[in-house]
Amino acid sequence: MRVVYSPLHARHDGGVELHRGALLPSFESPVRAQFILEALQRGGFTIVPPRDIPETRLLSVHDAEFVEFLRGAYARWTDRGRDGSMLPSGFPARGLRQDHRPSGIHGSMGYYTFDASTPIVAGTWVAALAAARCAMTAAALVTEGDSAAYALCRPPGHHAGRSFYGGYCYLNNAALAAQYLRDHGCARVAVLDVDYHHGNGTQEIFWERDDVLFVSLHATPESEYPYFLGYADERGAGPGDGCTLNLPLPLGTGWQEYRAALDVALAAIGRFTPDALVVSLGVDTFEADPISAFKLTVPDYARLGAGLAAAGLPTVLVQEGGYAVAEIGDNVAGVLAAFAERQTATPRNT
Ligand code: OKP
Ligand code: ZN
Repeated sequence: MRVVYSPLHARHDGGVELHRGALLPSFESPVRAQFILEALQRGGFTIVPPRDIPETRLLSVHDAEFVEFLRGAYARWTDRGRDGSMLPSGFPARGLRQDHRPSGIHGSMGYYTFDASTPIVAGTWVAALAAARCAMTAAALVTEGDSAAYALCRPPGHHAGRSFYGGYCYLNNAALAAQYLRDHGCARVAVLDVDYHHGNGTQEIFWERDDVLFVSLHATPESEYPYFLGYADERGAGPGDGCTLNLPLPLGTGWQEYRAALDVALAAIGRFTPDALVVSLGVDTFEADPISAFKLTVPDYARLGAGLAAAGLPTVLVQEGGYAVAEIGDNVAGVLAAFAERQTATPRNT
């Protein structure tokens, strides 16, 4: 399994976030990708750079004015004499207008994001674009015959929707990979999100689609981020009715309960009969994660990798969360090594 990686991720650095009432350096930091890369190099994986995929591909899942906002946001901030990290100051809650995008930078930020955890800094756009290209390059490798590929994306993507950012995410890397597969020979694609947090952005993007199944295992949004989506009664709408499956789990979930939910997810994916699988691979389900409350252990990540391989599908794995940086490399490498060892899918085009 090849690994797609760009050093441009490191340009997204120096942001702060509002965490439980305190302004802290972002948990989502460059050392995460550095430690993953080092573990994969030790594990003997081949590392390749992303292709120079045209920015217009972003419009396959994102709104053009939203992409324009992300591209130009920091310049608008510095034009006003500011530096450092951009965070919003207000949001359009119930009773406020959602049909009007304010022209000013503060109102625009509140319009396009849904939290105060997702700073925009000078290098955010360059890094987010590189991550999106990593995900689409991994998808390209799979459409060209690799049985699996892994995109070492940073910043992550699964909280970003068609026209909103949040949850450390700006562009939805997994959705871009899934759409790339759809546009290059895969009639049906399943997305399985195993990050600790619900992939609300991916769900929103494919909500009314019957060609992309979205299945997510995550901590209950009753107490966990993103709070306002990810409940079991969300099933999709219109043609997509029944093509969203949420499996929220209680705090304290360990491997036994996780495995049972994973089996439910894999059975649903099997019934959908997809041509390919995209995995939103967060390892913030780890017992020592500083912002999460599941209890998976280092050896459980090999079990997860074997379980994902058992789907028997050409697979694009896309990095999402994981904030216990000391173990993040071992946990990701554990998934990928077990996956590569067990995968029995016939490569496409062979
Ligand atoms: C991104 B991904 C900490 C509270 C939660 C946002 C969490 C985003 C997780 N400030 N803040 O799904 O790992
Ligand atoms: Zn997460």
